[in-house]
Amino acid sequence: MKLSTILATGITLSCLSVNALALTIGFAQVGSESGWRTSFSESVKAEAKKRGIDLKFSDAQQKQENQIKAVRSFIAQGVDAIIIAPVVETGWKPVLREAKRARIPVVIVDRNIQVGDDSLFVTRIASDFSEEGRKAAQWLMDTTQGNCKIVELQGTVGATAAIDRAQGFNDVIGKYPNANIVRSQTGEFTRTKGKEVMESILKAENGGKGVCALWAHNDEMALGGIQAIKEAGLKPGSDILVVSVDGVPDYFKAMADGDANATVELSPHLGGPAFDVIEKYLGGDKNIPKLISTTGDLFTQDTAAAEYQKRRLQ
Ligand code: GYE
Repeated sequence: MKLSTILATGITLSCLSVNALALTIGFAQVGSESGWRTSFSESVKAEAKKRGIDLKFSDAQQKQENQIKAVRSFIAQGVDAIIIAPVVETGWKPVLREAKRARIPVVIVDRNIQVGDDSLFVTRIASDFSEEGRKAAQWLMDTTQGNCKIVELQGTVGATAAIDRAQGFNDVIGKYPNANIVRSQTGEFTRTKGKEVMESILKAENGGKGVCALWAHNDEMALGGIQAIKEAGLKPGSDILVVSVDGVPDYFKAMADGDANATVELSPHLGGPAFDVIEKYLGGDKNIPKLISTTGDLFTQDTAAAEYQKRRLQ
């Protein structure tokens, strides 16, 4: 018998007994636009399998309308809980109200939502994206003595990770009069678009001469940018410094090869904390903070080879 049916009878369960019951959970994932996203999805699926959770997984291919359709399908199936990794912050209120009416708890992971009513979700589990931007910027200012002409590859327009990483980065460089961003454009968090946009930025910036650094909101776009810098006849990692966020294996390889300089690691392991919250909530414990946040360390070339060896086999 599905847990939601049992709960509807008014029987209360201890947290332990919820663990023991086979939960059915819907997970509306953004897509598979980056290595980090793929690791995140694989980690959630593995964790669900380990816990005996029946996971209904949906890949929205970076389209919010697909995510909303998936959430409506989870509601129609009567799942015990729903996890959403929202592609953008706005447009979620109607479907979250439908989940609330169906008495299905929703947990937000990764990016944020703007709904003005925090009764529509149990909690958000995410990294502090602003802190990631601050760490990346501080490394660049320390490395260049605050004297740097920067080009920026932004993430998906309207996505919390893009908004907050930009804000954190700008807060730091704003303290350095000789550091500024001269070009900024979205590369949509993908390697292909990152390369394409960086090619156009380099053309607009005298072939990249005088550009001190590339700041990318994720490693995938940075790796595309690195390719564009090479094809423009410049050396990424030295002619143009490269700093990013995520900490995917390919980027550690690029740092070990001298083509990139620094990244702030973003853990892809959000499934465990999300399932813990759901089991706690369904077990009757409603004392859950509205934000459970983490942040990662900054990694540079000096440890990249060893870190790559550790990550490439995972
Ligand atoms: O940095 C990027 C993915 O939302 C924090 O989305 C996440 C970002 C991550 O496309 O690789």
